[in-house]
Amino acid sequence: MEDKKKILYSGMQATGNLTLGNYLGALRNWKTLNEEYDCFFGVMDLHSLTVRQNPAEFRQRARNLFALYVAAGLDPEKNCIYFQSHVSTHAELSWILNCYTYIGELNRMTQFKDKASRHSDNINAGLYTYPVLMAADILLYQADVVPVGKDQLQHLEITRDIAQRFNGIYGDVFTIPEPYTGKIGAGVKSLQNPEKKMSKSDENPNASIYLMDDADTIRRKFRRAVTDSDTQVRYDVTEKPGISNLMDIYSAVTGKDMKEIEAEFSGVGYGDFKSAVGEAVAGLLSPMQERFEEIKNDKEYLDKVISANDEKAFYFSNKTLRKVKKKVGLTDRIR
Ligand code: ATP
Ligand code: LTN
Repeated sequence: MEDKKKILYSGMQATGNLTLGNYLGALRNWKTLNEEYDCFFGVMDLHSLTVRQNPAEFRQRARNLFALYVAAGLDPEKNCIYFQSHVSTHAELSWILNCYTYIGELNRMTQFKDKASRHSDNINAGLYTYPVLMAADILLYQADVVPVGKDQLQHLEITRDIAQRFNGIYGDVFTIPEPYTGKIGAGVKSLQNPEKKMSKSDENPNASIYLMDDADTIRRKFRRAVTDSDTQVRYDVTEKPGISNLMDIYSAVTGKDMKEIEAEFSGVGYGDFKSAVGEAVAGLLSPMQERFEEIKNDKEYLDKVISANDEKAFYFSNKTLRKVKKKVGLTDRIR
């Protein structure tokens, strides 16, 4: 990475099945920004441990997530795609940054409050310090930009605060990252309750389009999407949140704006509109699904790129970690 491109960093947890929300809110933006930046994408498996996992399933899911990044069009020979747990610098910097993060700041995190209430039997310290590990991920690579959905903006804010605090004490060690949310970063909503975001941990499978759903399932879920009792396809988030969510999705997939969509479906009713959204989304996902099927079983190829990228991620991140250790006054190892 000799040229002077800026650095992009992002990642997803290897929990649950990815949804259309993850794709339109994050993964697709990664692909769009891919050429412009030097990119690092993590499979955030250490973060996934904050919620109890079945070890065998978890291992497979993490590998599948890696393959899905590749299937989504991120070339692992041009982008550094790697497993967070393979690169020891993350856990190390995370510990150091814990000592520069205030409990008061962590107490304000809405994702912690939300997850603690949903997993009240397992409110572990990892769930609490989750944002510090995320700050370490980002700051280790001196990232300029971090594309995420809107629900992650608070974590980006705390990352910036920690970095600024550290730089204030020790000089310019970390680049201060900017968030990037893209057009639909505001959020794809649940198909069953358009007041809620579409989420991979929703218990109702009809609420989410999973990236691996087949075309028939996708069509059916859109046909059953909750809308209002009116018949007019019109964009109005307050009065017509269900239809507006479908319009957001249709617009994100086809590139048409709301006026064009209203004109296209004027006088035809919701049934035809829902079918068109289903068709568009099925068409969007099918090439990625095919590629995923090919890649996920190519063990030799995956092992090769995983190992090369782990090395690369360690090399880059360790430069920052070494600097941090020096700045805070930790002694050097004697070799
Ligand atoms: P969980 O339900 O387990 O909290 P999630 O579906 O919210 O998971 P994450 O792993 O937290 O998914 O998110 C991965 C990325 O996808 C993040 O950048 C997040 O902001 C984005 N994202 C998730 N859901 C949506 C959504 N409905 N709309 C837009 N972006 C989303
Ligand atoms: N918390 C993020 C996943 C994540 C991440 C990151 C995203 C962990 N570390 C660093 C961007 C940059 C989420 O999407 N739930």
